[in-house]
Amino acid sequence: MNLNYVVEKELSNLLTVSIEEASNEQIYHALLKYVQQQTKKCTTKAAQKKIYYISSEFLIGKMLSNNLINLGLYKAVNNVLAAYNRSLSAIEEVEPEPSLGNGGLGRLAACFLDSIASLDIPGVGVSLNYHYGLFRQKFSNNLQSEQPNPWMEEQSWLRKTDTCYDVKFANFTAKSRLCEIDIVGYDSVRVNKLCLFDIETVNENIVKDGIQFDKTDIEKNLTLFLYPDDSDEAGHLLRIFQQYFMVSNAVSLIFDDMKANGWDLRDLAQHAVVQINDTHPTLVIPELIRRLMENGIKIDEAIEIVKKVVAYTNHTILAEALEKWPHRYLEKVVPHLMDIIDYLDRDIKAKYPNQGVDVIDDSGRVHMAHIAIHYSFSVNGVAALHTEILKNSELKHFSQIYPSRFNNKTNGITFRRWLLETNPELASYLEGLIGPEFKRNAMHLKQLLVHHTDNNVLNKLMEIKAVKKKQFIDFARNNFGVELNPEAIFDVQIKRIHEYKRQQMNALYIVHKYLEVKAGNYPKRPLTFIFGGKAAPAYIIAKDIIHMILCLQELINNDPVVSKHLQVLFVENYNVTVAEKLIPAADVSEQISLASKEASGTGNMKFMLNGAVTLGTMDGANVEIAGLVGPRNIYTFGKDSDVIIDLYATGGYKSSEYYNNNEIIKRAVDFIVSPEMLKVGTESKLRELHHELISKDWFMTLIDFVEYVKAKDQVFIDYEQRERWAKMCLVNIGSSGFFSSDRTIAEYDRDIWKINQQ
Ligand code: 26Q
Repeated sequence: MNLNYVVEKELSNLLTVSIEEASNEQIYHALLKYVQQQTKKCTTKAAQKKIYYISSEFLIGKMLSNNLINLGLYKAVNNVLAAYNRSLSAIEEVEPEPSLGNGGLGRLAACFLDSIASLDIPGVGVSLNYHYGLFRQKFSNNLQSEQPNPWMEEQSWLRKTDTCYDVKFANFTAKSRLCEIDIVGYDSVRVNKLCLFDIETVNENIVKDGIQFDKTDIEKNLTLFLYPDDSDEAGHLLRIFQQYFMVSNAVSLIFDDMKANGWDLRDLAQHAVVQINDTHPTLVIPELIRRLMENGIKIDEAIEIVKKVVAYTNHTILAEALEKWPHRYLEKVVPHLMDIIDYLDRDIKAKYPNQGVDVIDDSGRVHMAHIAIHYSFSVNGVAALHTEILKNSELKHFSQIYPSRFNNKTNGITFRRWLLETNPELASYLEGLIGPEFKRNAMHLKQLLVHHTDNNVLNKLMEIKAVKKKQFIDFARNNFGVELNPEAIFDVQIKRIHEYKRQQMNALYIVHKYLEVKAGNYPKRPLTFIFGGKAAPAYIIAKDIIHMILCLQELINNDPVVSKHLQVLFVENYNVTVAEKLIPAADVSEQISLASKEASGTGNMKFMLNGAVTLGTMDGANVEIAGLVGPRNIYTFGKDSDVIIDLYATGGYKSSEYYNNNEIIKRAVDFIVSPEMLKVGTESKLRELHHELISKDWFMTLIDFVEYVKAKDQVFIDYEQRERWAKMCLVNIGSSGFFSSDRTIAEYDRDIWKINQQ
């Protein structure tokens, strides 16, 4: 039977009114039910061995389209809706976005779930059911404020189960409840689960005044928020409560699986791999040891078992992001783990005299990364350069002790979401041109490269880009009330706001351009600078950077002359949904982190796949992008990571020297506190940022500024050679297959998990 016909019939059955008359809400809920029914029909083979991917974040984004694609229903649903003059994108607006992550690490976990299921690997994701995801960002007076961001609804992808566990804390025992979200693999090959644990006693009513709540009332707040502010002790303790709650439930889940299959816990490593996404789930190590001991296994044997089960992924070399919990904090939350942690500490001190690898340091802080490295069988970085830096500098002592434990797994993204869903126009054009195989095997995108001199193909790619820009322009008009220029070059930087990512350097370029325009030097073509990203609520400098950009936006967009040449848009509340609309519309992908600091980046891959050209430093996965596309198809600039690492080691960077010795730098930096800016901004904040840049500038904004200006000017000049530019886009798309998370997951399985490869 024709699929369109089936879908139409099923949808009509699920609706109480006709498709024409139904509201978007009604259609959304009917589709939700339909997908759930279809998912139930998928059969999934029983597993001998499973991957338990534990992560404090799963930034899954909206699920409807992704599920329709993976079930093979996307086109049919689109067709049926179109026949009634309805659009899937309008219906999707109804779906709330679960923002259960901060950024890269959480989105990576979500892409991995898709690929694990799509490669038919038995696996579950384990995390917490945060009632409020990452805060909703609001702008007023050119400042960020934070609002709660609810996402749970009566009818949704989330299903409460009857599975409950006890979780032991110092002064009470929490009752957890398992909630599940189905993860359908592409072509319905298998359905895995995302397991989100909640606490029965959680109470949303304790939230008041933005995102404030009583941090000490654990029974009510444990699963309320993703990463509550941890600027004080109560915040730190709550985070430890969350982490232990997550991993204790994970162990219960694993042990339940073992029991249900009648397997002996001594054989755990034959049936389970626990991949921990950064150090946040590290307490799973002492918890597993404790629970094995409860089951009659002696501590040394338990340790040996755990070492064969746990694998650790590192996502950062930033010292401030490496978790070190004071021993006394852990004592307050999980006293029953302390004997084990102390035992591990003695074990390591006896084996290795080097203090740099201690579990507990001189100041009584427990180093979570050190536990994760000593007591796992695999430690991986997330891009080639990052892994080399871990091995050769950051974790050098460890890689000397355990050379074979270290390995690289370059990150990836799921092409189902980031191509098929976000850019159906490009996907279907590619399908017509090179056949459908790339949808299964992304390396087939390479076949696009043979068309690099075909003007029809190049023109078509540019046409699709123009369509996606137009769609974004409509979105921006409806949501932010701005009218973007379709003729302009869209230069986009979207990611968390952090000094090392250097949004401030981009902002200084805009200042530079503004001053040029004021002096009568106009760019060949209008330039639109688009930003998106949230600053952690307690991260003052990041908030100051947002403030600076919002001030520039007000100043530039309201200037009748300058706004003809330059536009600035900082999209409010950047999230996965916004990314999906913005990435396909971008011409230039800004990946300008200070070399060595961005472990990988994954946005860079999404832009490349959608035919944007990278302007970036040789950092993270940019290095691999450059290798794949070749120097003619990427713009790189700035100091290399070894130079930067050296400068940190010697304290050799002085921002004031750059400021005082270069007129262009001085002029741009000083503009932050110019009368024009002070008129639209808050003086204290602008002065704070100005002072920070010239007196400290820990992430070396000024070191690369001059080269950045040069490279970026060149990008805009080259954009005018339309054929050459189109060819760059083509090469980027055609070379992006390597960054499919299917490849990444296949490598995890081949080298670490050994589940389908046994
Ligand atoms: C640390 C200590 C205490 C509390 C919180 C944290 C914390 C929270 C979130 C530390 C790190 C994160 C998130 C990190 C993250 O998103 N890292 C990004 O991971 C991506 C996937 O590997 C990489 O592509 C990015 O380069 C990396 O920045």
